Amino acid sequence: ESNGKNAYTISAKVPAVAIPLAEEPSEIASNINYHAQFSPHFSPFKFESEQAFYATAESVRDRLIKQWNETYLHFHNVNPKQTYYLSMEYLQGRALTNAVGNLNFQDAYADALNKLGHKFEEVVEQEKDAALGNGGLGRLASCFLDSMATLNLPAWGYGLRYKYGLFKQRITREGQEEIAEDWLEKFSPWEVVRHDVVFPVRFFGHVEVNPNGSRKWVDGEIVQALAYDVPIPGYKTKNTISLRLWEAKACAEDFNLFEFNDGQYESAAQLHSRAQQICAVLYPGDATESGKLLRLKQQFFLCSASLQDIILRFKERKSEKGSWKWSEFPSKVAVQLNDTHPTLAIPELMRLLMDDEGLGWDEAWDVTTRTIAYTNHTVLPEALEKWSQAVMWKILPRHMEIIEEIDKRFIAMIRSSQPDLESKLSSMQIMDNNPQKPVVRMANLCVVSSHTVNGVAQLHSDILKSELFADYVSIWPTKFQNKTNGITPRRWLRFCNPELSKIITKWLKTDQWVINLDLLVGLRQFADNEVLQTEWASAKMANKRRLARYVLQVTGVSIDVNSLFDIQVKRIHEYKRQLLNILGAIYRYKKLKEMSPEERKNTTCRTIMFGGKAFATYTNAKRIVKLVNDVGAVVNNDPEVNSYLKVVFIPNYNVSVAEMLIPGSELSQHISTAGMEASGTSNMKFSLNGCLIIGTLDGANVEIREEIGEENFFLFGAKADEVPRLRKERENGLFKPDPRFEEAKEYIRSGVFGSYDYKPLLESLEGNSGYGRGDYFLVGHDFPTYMDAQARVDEAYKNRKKWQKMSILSTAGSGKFSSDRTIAQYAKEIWNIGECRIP
Ligand code: B1N
Repeated sequence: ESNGKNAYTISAKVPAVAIPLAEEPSEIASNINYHAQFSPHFSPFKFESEQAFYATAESVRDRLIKQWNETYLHFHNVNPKQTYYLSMEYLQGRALTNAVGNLNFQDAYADALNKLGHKFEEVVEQEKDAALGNGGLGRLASCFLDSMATLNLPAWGYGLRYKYGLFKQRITREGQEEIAEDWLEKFSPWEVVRHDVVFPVRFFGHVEVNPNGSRKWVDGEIVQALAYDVPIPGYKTKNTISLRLWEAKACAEDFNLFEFNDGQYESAAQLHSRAQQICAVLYPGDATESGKLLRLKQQFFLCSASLQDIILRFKERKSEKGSWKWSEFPSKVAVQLNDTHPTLAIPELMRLLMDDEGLGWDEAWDVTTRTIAYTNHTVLPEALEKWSQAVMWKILPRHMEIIEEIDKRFIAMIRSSQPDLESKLSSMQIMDNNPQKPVVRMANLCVVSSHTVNGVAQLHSDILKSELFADYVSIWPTKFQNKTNGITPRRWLRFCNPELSKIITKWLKTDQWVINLDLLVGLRQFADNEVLQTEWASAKMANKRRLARYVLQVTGVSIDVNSLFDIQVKRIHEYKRQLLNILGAIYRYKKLKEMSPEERKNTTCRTIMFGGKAFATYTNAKRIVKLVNDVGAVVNNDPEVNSYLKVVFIPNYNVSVAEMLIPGSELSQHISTAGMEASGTSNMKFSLNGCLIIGTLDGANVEIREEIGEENFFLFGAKADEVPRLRKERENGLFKPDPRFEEAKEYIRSGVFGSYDYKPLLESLEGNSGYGRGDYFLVGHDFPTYMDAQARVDEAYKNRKKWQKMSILSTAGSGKFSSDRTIAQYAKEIWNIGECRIP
């Protein structure tokens, strides 16, 4: 009853209207009120922010449903070639601001909520992030869906409806603690269940050979895949596409009534609980191996359900138009594999075509290879998926027959056409038949079976061609492409940074940059303009204040909004080198301590912020989290220097935290060992929001620096092609560490930051530890140039006019990194699909 805002008091003033037609705030308010009363999820006496969120989201969803159905019907009638994006991860974040913004109803919904006694900004905060992904790979998939919808492309996403998405991170005295997060705890207002879309997915069983020689996979266990659709609205277009998430369900008959009546309750429901397990949790690894049996089942579940759905739709649309042939399938369907996680789509499509549809091998192979394309997202050896052959024979016996046959034919093809590759065959073939541990190499299966393979930034794609997949290039010289990643300018500028967006629109005299990000170059001519610089600085200050309030709220640390906001947020991984950052902070702290009060006055005040989750079993990553927090506890409470330096760990970094943090940052760190970060996408988000980058020549940093100008990028560190030699030198004891590096490590050893056992972490920087080779990530090698680059940052920040100019040029040069550009390239150069806009 607080605020007098209960559903009854509202209904007295505001009528309830079920169909959202007009754009009038009063009619919208009536529609929100309708949802509060007639699709209630709470007792009727409350209408606080939480209830207002659900009712508002449902009102918005109903608007979307109309154009969503129209989009589906339009695609059905036109029957264009359609892309299906298969991904084990989507990192959607919140949907309300995005949906209302795409519909261009921000003001109307804000006014409507005011009429109901609420503030839009407070209501949107009630939404839980949909965190069905770990990091960059999942967020990329979500940005891609946004661009596909906005570009009016006939395209859909397929994924899994995990009950527990990414864990919630809590920071305790021990460091990181993981807590399960049930994003569906109450319910999601955005999903629509399709009770009519159900497919059986088989596991285990065996292969039956028919008298005519054809083969069939039979028996085993059947789990039902039930579709849940999430609407993905495009920006200022009616086109609204689908993200279809599969949920696993057992059949009713699988419940064993006899056992139940006999009192054996658990075994009676065994099949039910086994089915439920499939979509229970997202594997929380990012570029780390998670070779679990259940993960394999999840992967197959996604592939099988999605392909059955795709084939059914193809047949429906085709048979309406008369006779058709399977050879037309690739001119109607493109399937994109988001890394190797959905590789089983390859043998599953072969199986469906041969065993269910009666195609011969050659015909099925032709259809499959013309349909499927594969994106590689990492060259880290531990992230390249390899599945035990024995496990796969057990779960997927028919698929293993097909994979063996693909491998056999590939080998025969090489032997007859490229005998010079004989010595490379054992590493190129799909089956690794090492008797110690026979495995299937999923990346090899993808390369052999896809028509196109792409990397996610130019440097990464070059490395794929020259190293990881080098041997295949001579067989298929045109198979390999680059598609530099991108980010959606809607979520990552227009909606997360309205202050800056307003300024950009004013100076460019158009808001078309939201769908044509290249227009941002128009800001270059004003980079020296003092009026723009002042406006630019004040937008940044407003965002810094908002961020400072948040930091105080979640960490209790109060930070100085006049200090340089220096941020590194991403999954914690040794190759991303948060350790380099914190060692730099430690050195800075030590020097501040040694300075006289007079000297200190000349230093640039900094707030160094970290955020990111560590894979629960990745011990060194967790030690890094602990170290950052320990350093923060000492530095922030040191009255002598804490007005010059603060070190903060922001807990539970996720999409909505990023949306607040990125607009308020001034410097961000993208400092991976060169050659190891395939692309990175947060670097693009920071740059787009006028944040300067300190970074290595790695991933998309290379292209960002090219676009914004090298004078606006704080570069340091070894280059990718020097890394192998430097590692050798390090191994052979030829490395001479910089005294500053030794000093920083010694400071930790001396116990200044507490008594936690940092020895393993420090050892990973020395002798034979970590990956078995000392300082594999070259923290020691890059430390001196890193510190020099940081000194250049300090100097640059003293000249605020110059800093603002660099900031403006960062935004101005970020146009290339729109995911609209990336997706337009995929559409043209890989998928061969075109626009299909609702008239
Ligand atoms: O994919 C992103 C890139 O921007 C990043 O540089 C890259 O690290 C990231 C196994 C991965 N690569 N591989 C993964 C995720 C989950 C998993 O279970 C590997 N993530 C990336 C988008 O291209």
